[in-house]
Amino acid sequence: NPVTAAADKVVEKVQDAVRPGNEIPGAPGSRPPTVEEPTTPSGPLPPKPDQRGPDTYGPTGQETGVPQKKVAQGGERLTTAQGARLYDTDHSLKAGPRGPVLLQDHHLREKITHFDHERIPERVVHARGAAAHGVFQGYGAAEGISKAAFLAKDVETPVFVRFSTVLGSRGSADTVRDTRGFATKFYTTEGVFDLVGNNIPVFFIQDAIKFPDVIHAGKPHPDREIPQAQSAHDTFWDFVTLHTEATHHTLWNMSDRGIPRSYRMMEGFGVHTFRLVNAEGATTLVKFHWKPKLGVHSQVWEEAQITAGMDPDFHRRDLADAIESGAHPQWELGVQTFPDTEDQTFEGIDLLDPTKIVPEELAPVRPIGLLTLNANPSNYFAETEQVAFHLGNLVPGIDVTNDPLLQGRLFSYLDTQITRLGGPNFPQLPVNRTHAPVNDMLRDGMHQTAVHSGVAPYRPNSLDGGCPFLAGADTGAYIEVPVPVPSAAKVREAPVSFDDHFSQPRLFWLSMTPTEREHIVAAYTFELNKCYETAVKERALLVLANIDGELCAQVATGLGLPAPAPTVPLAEPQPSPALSQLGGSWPTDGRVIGIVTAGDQDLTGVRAVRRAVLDAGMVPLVIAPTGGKLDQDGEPVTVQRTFATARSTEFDAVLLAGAPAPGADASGARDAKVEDDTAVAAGIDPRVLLLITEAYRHGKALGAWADGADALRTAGVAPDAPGVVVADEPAAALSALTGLLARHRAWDRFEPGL
Ligand code: HDE
Repeated sequence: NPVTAAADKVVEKVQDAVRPGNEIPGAPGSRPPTVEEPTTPSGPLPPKPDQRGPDTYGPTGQETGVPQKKVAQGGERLTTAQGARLYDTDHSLKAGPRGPVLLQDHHLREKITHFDHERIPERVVHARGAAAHGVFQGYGAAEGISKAAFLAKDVETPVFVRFSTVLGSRGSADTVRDTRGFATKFYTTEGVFDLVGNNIPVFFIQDAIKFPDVIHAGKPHPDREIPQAQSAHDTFWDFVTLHTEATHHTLWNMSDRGIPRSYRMMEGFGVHTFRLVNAEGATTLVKFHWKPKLGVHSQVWEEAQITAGMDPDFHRRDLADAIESGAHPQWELGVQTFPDTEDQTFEGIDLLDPTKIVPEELAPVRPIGLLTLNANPSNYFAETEQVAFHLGNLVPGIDVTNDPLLQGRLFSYLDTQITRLGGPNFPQLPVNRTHAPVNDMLRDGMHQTAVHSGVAPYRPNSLDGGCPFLAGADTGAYIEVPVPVPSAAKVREAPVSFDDHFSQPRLFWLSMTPTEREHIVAAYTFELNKCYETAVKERALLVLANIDGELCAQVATGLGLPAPAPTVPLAEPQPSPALSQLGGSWPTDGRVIGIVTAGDQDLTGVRAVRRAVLDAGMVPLVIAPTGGKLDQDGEPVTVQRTFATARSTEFDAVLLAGAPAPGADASGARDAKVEDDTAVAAGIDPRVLLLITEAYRHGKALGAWADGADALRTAGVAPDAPGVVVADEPAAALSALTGLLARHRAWDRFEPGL
């Protein structure tokens, strides 16, 4: 009987698969050796920690004490989504081994159907991102101006922070020139507070109604869908030169702020003016700032472009690696405060205009708390992709203002999640769940995971005894500040002060150091030379002329076009040194030092330098001709990058190992210094020379000990050039190199020209 024969074959196959010793260890699908015959019930099902409900996990794995998961599956047996155990997941159910696949194969359909629906729409903007869990600790310094509980002294609040680029798709490169998102979800005891900011304090538009315009212009062209994640194309420049309120933000994008070195080294800004309210009901206008403990640092443009190809995940990797290695990035939250006057201006600056900043010299940033990112997400999709920020997520003590950009955002974020996350129940997703008790009357809808009980989800009711009751000011209610609304006619207009589009770009330009100005000129020249339309370039020069004549003239030269005269009188604002990111010394935590060795050099020195780099909280990466281990004396050193896989963009500084001092007893070591330059040049791998020249061009610190300096010379780098150290001993070389690194880049290398 063919049916019984086939059934016998299935049984045989199952038995075969589980027969001890009949599996290839470690192969996909291989069973643990102790596996039992799955058709024999063997007691209750094992617990499935990976399938617990969201409550047990909590959005911050740490918080609930659940360790971050390292295995994909918790149970012993593979099952269907309904829990039926499977004996085969590699073959469809067929009419005979060569026959057609049967429609009745539920496992096949379930597996493929689920796969078919694994993607959700990416964010319409900020699609590319990376995130981390952390904690925010209030300093108590804001208590006089805000009653928000999480700002009180020593209160610790779990947070989830997502960084992003704006224009690129989900798979685009990290290091493109763009604004970066900096969105923070505070899981406070009073509800979720979302601070959805950027790394640039101003925005392209003053009114939310222009958002689709600016984004359509910045996104790839709709016909060919290119270029990806770039502003260097005609439609972007067409828009921002016609719509001159975009001038300030565009200038920031063309500055070094558009190409950050790391998410850990960016400032964050709430952009809009918010209104804080204290326990007595007194209000203060504020602008929020995040100040990174590591300082604000950038890549240089060529470096950013190479990185985009060599390691498109550069920022994502940098953040995750730093957190995993214990170099937990920190930012102070600060506020600039302004009196809540009727005209909503400060020193003549309109606080409702999101294209304007208030210089820190006029209103200092007062620190009010500390953010520490200390845990990586355990699942990208569940957390980083599904997190849903919304400006309307406010807590008592923080309120909004009439900034027309902010007002439109209050609508957009809730709306976008409904498409992106497939319905109105996204607040129930683990990463979005508030840590405050929820007692709402929202019911049903797609993906409802709560099993609500009772019959009276409405108010007023008598069937639930009238419950739940409403809160008041004394019981923690969120009460909007009753700001009077001036009586006015309905108009589609902006205030007159919104017409000033150039005075603050000029303030920014005048506040830059010569090095930063050179970078800005180069960025405009690059981007505009990528445009095809001469009219767009000419219009861009008109805009630049209204910022600064020198800026305009230099870009015009690069474009091969005449520099026009300004069309508005140029303001003479007081420069704001706080806007410059150069100068000063910063912690070097998590910085990456490449240690290059030809393999036959001073391994004792390499080992010592590696240890010292680690002890200093930085990351040493040993680079050698081939992978594996270097072993001259029984204490092997692991090679982390080969000459083929190492590219300068990965390192903040490069250190070249030398040969041991003459007479040192290391097998295979060069025992005499090579005198002849040609011989040296011939002996140095061209990839090492590329590493050196690129690092040099990008302003990075370079160091060498002993005859490691030969490689520098061969690459054409003078040992006494700015930002280059040569020492006899490894320890001295490293110490000088670290000093250089603290200043981020050796900008003096390029003075006075480009
Ligand atoms: Fe956003 N923005 N935005 N934006 N935005 C979104 O919300 C929007 C604006 C910002 O990591 C979207 O969930 C409008 C300013 C960040 O998940 C969307 C306007 C600032 C993120 C949206 C603005 C931001 C977003 C897309 C003009 C800095 C990423 C997906 C009124 C203060 C958050 C989503 C994350 C994301 C709308 C302007 C920051 C479509 C309509 C100004 C950091 O709702």
